[in-house]
Amino acid sequence: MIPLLLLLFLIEPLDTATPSEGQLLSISIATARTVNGNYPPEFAIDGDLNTFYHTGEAASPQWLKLQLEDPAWVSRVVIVNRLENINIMQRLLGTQVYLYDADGTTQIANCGKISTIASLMYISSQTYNMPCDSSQLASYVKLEDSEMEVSIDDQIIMNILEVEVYGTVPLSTGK
Ligand SMILES: [Ca+2]
Repeated sequence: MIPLLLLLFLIEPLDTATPSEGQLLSISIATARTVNGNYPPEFAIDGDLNTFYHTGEAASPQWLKLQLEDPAWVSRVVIVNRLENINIMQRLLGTQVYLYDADGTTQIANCGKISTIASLMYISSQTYNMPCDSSQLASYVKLEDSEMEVSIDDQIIMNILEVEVYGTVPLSTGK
C-alpha cells in the first residue's frame, strides 16, 4: 500500500521540474557559527554570484545553516563555489550537507560531502549538486566543514558563494 504522503507526491502536477527534482525552495534566514563582518551569511542566499559568505576565524567545525520558509521534502542542495585560485576553491573541500527537522537539532538526512573538486558531482567548474534522500520533512539545511584537510593553523575557512535548495512543499502548507 502506498502511503498517502507518497501518493500526494506522485500525483502532484509537473511544473518546470520533475517531482524527484522538486522546485527551488524559499530560504527565510541564514545563520552561521562565525562570520567575517564584511561577508555575512545572507550573502550565500541573495541570488547574487558576486557576493559570498565568509566564515570568521575559528577551529572546525564551521557551519552555515539555512531555514526553509516552509518544511519540505528536499531532493537536492546546490552549492556554488567561488571561482578563484585553487587554494581558495579548496576551502569547499570536506563540506558536509545535512537536513534537520523543525526543531533544528534532529538530523534527518545526510546529503553527502564534497570530497574532491574533480568529482562527478560537478555541473560546472564551480557548482556542486548534492542529492538528498529526505523521507521526512526538512526545515533546515546545514553546511558543515568538519574536516581538517584545509586547515590553516587549525583554523577552517569556509566560503559559500550561493546555496540553492530544491524539493517539494506539501500541498497543505504550500503557498
Ligand atoms: Ca551570493
